[in-house]
Amino acid sequence: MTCFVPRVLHYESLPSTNTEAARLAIEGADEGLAVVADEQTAGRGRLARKWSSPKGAGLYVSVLLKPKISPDYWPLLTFVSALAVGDAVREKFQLETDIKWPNDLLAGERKFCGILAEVVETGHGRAVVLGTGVNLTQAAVPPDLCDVATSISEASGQHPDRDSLLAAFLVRIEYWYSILHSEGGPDQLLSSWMSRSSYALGKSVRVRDGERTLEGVTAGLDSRGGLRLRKPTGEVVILMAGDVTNLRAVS
Ligand code: BT5
Repeated sequence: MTCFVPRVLHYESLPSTNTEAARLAIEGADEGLAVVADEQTAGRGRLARKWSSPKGAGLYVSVLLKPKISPDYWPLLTFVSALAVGDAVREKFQLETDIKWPNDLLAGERKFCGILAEVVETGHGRAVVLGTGVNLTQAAVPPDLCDVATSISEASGQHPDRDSLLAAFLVRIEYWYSILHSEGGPDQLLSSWMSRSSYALGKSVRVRDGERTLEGVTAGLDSRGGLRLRKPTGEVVILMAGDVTNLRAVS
């Protein structure tokens, strides 16, 4: 089943591709619109954090989606992008990557991609803008984050071409989005995600979620994509948001 045909709108510079895609959604744009910019002057992550987006150094793209699945499963849209980036990077650069819950892709333990899914009220129903930032070259990596962030060029030793990565990414977004809408799709998506994430099971982590900080061992995902964390007491809590640190890497 094909859910949508991607249509790319390209800009030289935008404050944020997510903001532009949301604006176009409110104007009535169709599902599958992909807003791409050569640079973002106000690229953002979760909780209004900054996403470094210098000109020509990264892929900055936002895809407009109008999911027909229960909103319970909308958190899985972030996983749709994570799987699509992983596929595209493997296909184009033979690079194996890891996924860190909920929204990071890593190469050699360092982040090269972040995903930001935002819900938009459009006047003709709710839509989701699925924003993805991929560091192509080291110029995208903020100097103070060199130890924790990387780029495709550094991780693969290749010179990535943005538009061929974008084309591969959009094919895979459509694929995983179709899976999500198929019978048993959410479970299939979750198990694919789990098989590609070293963080899914048995990882000692610290999770910061607002005011609270928890430590424990990961114990898989729940049906809505929440992280199951087994605390030292044995109690399992389910987290729907947070920042995860690998405790083995810091100690
Ligand atoms: C994210 O947030 O990782 C989501 C990033 C989404 C960016 C895309 S680009 C296209 C679309 N348009 C937008 O405006 N946004 C989306 P979060 O997990 O909150 O991580 C943000 C943190 O990552 C920052 O606070 C920095 O520590 C770090 N960071 C910033 N820029 C980075 C970069 N280029 N590479 C790696 N880490 C970065």
